Amino acid sequence: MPIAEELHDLAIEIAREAGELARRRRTEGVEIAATKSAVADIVTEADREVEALIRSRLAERRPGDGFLGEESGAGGGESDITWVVDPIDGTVNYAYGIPAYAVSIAAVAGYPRPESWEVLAGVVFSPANGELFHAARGHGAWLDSTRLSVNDETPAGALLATGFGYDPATHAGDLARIARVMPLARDLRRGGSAALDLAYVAAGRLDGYFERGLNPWDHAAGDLLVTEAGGIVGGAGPGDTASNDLIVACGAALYERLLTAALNPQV
Ligand code: LIP
Repeated sequence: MPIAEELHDLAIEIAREAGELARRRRTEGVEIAATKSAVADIVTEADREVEALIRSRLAERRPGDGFLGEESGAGGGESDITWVVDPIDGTVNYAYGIPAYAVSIAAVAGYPRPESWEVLAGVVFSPANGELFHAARGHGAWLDSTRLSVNDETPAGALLATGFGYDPATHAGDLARIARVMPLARDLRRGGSAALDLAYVAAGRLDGYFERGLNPWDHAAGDLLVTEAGGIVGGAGPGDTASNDLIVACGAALYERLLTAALNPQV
């Protein structure tokens, strides 16, 4: 079996188990374990427990691979593969009981940074509604067994999603970016999970997504979903790659206009 398909199948198996643990812990009640970059940047006990489960399963099944997780950081491996994991993306939604959170698991080849990695497999699992978005490089993007394709026609304007950083000091810049992008939009959505926003772009539920301040684990799996669904992912990184400064994801017809508006502070 080709490596991308092998990694894809393993990611699905582990995402389902991890997602069920997250869903069960949510029903039992969620405890905030700590705050990180800002008071609003919380981590729950479930985030830590779910990531530990994912890391343990991967170590059992692929002991030579590297790991980069939101909660437990990086661990090197001998292979060229690194697993880039957000155990519960949409943590604030999860803590508030809003059923819009996802387990995001990606397997990448090369150095695990968006400007240098090649995402081979990606899974975004939404435990609250049981939807599993998945892709193996070169084999399309799927929602369960339905093939996905991005929207490329936006005659009434684009339905766009975005997000805000945890640090209130970044909100003025985020709002200014939205003001620059709005002429392209029919409306805006703020779902609270980058992984689900990217999965929805791949599924045609959104026409595009842009955000500043994401970490690699927020978007690694979603990036592959969008590109395997025929879309483009880029941003403010080297060679217009996605970065912490900006990610943009949409169909080809919208991409240059959305990137320019989202990126250019002068517009
Ligand atoms: C979240 C992203 C969301 C963003 C939040 C946060 P987390 O990730 O999914 O799009 O707006 O600021 O980064 O913290 O829930 O893993």
